[in-house]
Amino acid sequence: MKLLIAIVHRDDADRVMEGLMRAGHRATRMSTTGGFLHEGNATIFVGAEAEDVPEILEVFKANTQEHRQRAPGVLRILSGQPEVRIGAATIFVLDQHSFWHF
Ligand code: 2BA
Repeated sequence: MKLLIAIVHRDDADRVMEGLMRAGHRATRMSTTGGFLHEGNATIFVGAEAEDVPEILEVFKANTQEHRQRAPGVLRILSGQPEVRIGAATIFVLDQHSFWHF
């Protein structure tokens, strides 16, 4: 059993959830906040069998995209970079030692 913890842009989260549901996977979405931009993003938890992980990753790839956002004031001044690139998805895949579902 694996647990995927995926952080995606909030604008992509609905599409990812729909894609996961359509493909028959169970998932939970939480509203979260990035430490750097302090902007709302979404964290999606998916519990799945190991053999389903590649298909789940494909659902994320198909339904997310890179975003660009105006850099926060101080950073814009210090780095001279007007924009921050936000990756399409940041995904951790963890081994689950036990799983209970009542
Ligand atoms: P944030 O922390 O708000 O970061 C948003 C974007 O800002 C990042 O996109 C990255 O391009 C940039 N950034 C972050 N920290 C930076 C720094 N110290 N200096 C310069 N630029 C920086 P992503 O890397 O694609 O991350 C998107 C979101 O995914 C993050 O939002 C955070 O919520 C989460 N995340 C990314 N890596 C993570 C990790 N190793 N652990 C936990 N959460 C992570």
